[in-house]
Amino acid sequence: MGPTLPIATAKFAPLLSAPVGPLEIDGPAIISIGHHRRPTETVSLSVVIPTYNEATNIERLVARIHQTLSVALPGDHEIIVVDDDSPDGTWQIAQSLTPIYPALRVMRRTQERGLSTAVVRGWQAARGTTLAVIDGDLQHPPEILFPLWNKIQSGADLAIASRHVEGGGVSDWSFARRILSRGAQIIGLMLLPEVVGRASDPMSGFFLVRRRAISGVRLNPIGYKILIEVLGRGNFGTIGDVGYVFQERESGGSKVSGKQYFDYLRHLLRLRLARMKASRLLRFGIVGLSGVVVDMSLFYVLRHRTTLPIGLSGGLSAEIAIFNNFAWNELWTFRDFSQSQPGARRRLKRLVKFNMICVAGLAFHLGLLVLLTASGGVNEYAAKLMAIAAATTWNYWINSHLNWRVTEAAETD
Ligand SMILES: Nc1nc2c(ncn2[C@@H]2O[C@H](COP(=O)(O)OP(=O)(O)OP(=O)(O)O)[C@@H](O)[C@H]2O)c(=O)[nH]1
Ligand SMILES: [Mg+2]
Repeated sequence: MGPTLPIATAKFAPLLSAPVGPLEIDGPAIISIGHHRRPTETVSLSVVIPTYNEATNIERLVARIHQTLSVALPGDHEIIVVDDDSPDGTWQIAQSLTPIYPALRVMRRTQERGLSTAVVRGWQAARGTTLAVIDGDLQHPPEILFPLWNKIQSGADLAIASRHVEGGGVSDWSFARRILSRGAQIIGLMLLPEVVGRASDPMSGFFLVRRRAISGVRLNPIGYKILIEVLGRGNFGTIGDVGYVFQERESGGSKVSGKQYFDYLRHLLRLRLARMKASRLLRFGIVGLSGVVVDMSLFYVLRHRTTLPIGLSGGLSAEIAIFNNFAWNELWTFRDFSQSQPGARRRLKRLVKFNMICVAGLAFHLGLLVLLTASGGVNEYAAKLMAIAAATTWNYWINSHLNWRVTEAAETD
C-alpha cells in the first residue's frame, strides 16, 4: 500500500513519535510539570490499543470505545493506537479516523516490535492518570471499559477484565485451548504465587491501572503477558475485576504461536529472579543453601573415598564451600555493593576477609562437629548439618557488618 497523499493527510492528527529509552512510566507530577504540560492537559483515562494487522477491525473498535467513553468520560479520555508498522496499513486507517475522533492518537513504531513493549510505549506517550490496554481485534468488548472505570473510581488501583469471575467466560474455545490457558495459569501460580495469585485472570490483556501504581518502576516484559509484569512490579492496594466473555476473532489473523508459551515461561522466571532481589537476606540464605550442598557432597565423597580423618574431611569440604559462597554473594547477594566497589584488588581483599571471617567460623564449626560426634551419640551427618547452621548464622552476621558493610539505607533496595 502506497503512502497517502500529503493533501489528504494534512487534516489528520500528526503521528505520535515512539518513545525510546527505558520502559518506565513517568509519575503524575512529571506528566504535568516535567513535560511543561499544564495539569488541565492531562486526562483521566488513556486507552492503548496495540495493533498488528488489524486493518479490518480498528475502525469498529475505535467507534465502540468512543461510544462508551463519550458517556463515561466525555472530553476526559484519549485513545492511543500503537501499531508496529503493519503491512496492512492499520496505522494509516487509524490516522484517517482522527478527524472524526479527536481523542484518538496514533503511534507508528518502526524501531521496536512486540505486544508488551507496544503497550508500554503507548502508556509512555499517554497523558492519563489511569492507563488502560485493550486488544485491537474486538475480542475484548469495549463496553466493559465502563464498569472497569467504575472500579477505579471506587478506589481500585488495578481493574481487570476477567474471564474467570461471574459474568466472565470464553465463547467458543476448544478443550485443548482451555487446558493450555489454565495450565499456563497454574504454572504461573507455582512460580509466582504472590503475583499470579492476586488476580482471578492474571493472563488478561484487558485492564486499567492507575499511573501512580506503576510509575517510576522499570518494566521489562517479554512476550504477551503485560499484566503479569504490571502485577509483578507495580504497587497495588485494591485490585478489582469485572467479568467479560472473550469473543472469537471475527477477522484478521492471530499472532499467537508456540513461541509465546516459551516467552511466557522466560517472563515468569525473570520476574521470579527480580523479586528475589528484593530481599538480601533471602539471597544470602539461598547462597548458604548452595554452600550446604557443596559442603555435604564433598564431605560424603571424602568420607567414602579417602581415609582422611573426620576433622580434615569436614574442614576441606567447608573451605571449598566458602569459595562457592563468596562467588555467589559477590555476584548476586551483594551485587550492588560489589559493583560500587569494583576492581580485582578490592574483590581479592573481600575474598581474603570473607575467608578469614569464615575460617574463624570454621574453627567454631569444627569444634562443634568434633564435640557432637565425640560421644558417639550423634550421627555424623546430623552433626555436620548442625555445625553448618551455626557457622552460617555467624558468617551472615559478621560479613554483613564487616565485609560488604550493608547499611540500613542500602537494605531497603
Ligand atoms: N503493536 C503490536 N501489537 C501486537 C503485536 N502482536 C499482537 N499485537 C496485537 O495485540 C492484540 C492481541 O494479539 P492477538 O494475536 O489477538 O492475541 P490473542 O488475542 O491472545 O489471540 P487470538 O485469540 O488468536 O486473537 C491484538 O490487537 C494484536 O493486533 C505486536 O507485535 N505489536
Ligand atoms: Mg486476539
